[in-house]
Amino acid sequence: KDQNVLITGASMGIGAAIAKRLAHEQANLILFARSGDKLKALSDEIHKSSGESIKLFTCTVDVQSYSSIETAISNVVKEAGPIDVLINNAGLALGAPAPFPELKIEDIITMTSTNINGYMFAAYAALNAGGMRSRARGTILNVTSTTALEVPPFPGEAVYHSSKAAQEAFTNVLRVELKDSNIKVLALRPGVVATNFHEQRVGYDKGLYDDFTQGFEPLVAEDVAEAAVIMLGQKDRVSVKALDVVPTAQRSLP
Ligand code: NJP
Repeated sequence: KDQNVLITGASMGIGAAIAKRLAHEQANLILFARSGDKLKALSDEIHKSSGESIKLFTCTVDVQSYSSIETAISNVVKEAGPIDVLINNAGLALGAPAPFPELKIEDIITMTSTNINGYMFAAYAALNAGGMRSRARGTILNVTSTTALEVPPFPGEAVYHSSKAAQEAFTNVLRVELKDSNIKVLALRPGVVATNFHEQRVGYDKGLYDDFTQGFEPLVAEDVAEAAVIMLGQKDRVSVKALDVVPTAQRSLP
């Protein structure tokens, strides 16, 4: 309640579901994504259901650009005060499962610069311009993936899975670096979730998705939002450091 929560990748899917769920908890929301029109529609929807009681900022930001993240955060902080919670969630996988040498170089760059740089840039800006470091308090919740831990590795996903493993490593190092502050650094790892994530993949192969999800029902974004609320709802002295939220019957998980 009354906390300033910044969510990247909030225009749809898991980020939008977390935004709606946290609005219900009376959090103030700062929503980042590239699609301004989708953010506007979401903010209208949230205002309709939550009234005008919460502060809501929408910022058209591509997380691949550090300067646009920092400018947006600095502007919001002037109006709403420091950032209490950052939810790093903006992410994508491009080029449906394919052998590594067949991926397009521009897709490799977009995936790594969004999933790796984007998480680091937003954390850096939240810690500095967002005021977490000077106040020695706050929470950084990184939406990573069970795929980061997958054993044996899933072929055809070299770049996406590596980017998720990098997010896990970043989470762990940052948590240790910040251990003398009251800043929590957490990892939320979803299994398969039915969102646009799967459809937007270049060369999306529906047959492959159906085969992969055979025998279980994927999560919906609201299931992941519920898990985020559990992680964020703990007392200051309690960190749920990492949480896997997966379809009960999903195969190929560690
Ligand atoms: O995906 P989707 P999810 N700058 O496609 C935004 C992880 N995950 O909700 O910019 C700023 O519905 C994009 O907005 P827009 C996954 O790796 C998922 O499923 O307007 N924003 C949209 O709001 C990711 O980290 C599954 O196009 C950028 C959002 O990101 C997170 O969950 C399984 C951006 C993506 O919404 C959310 O994915 C798993 C940029 N450069 C982990 N690029 C799963 N769905 O099965 C994208 O283990 N966005």
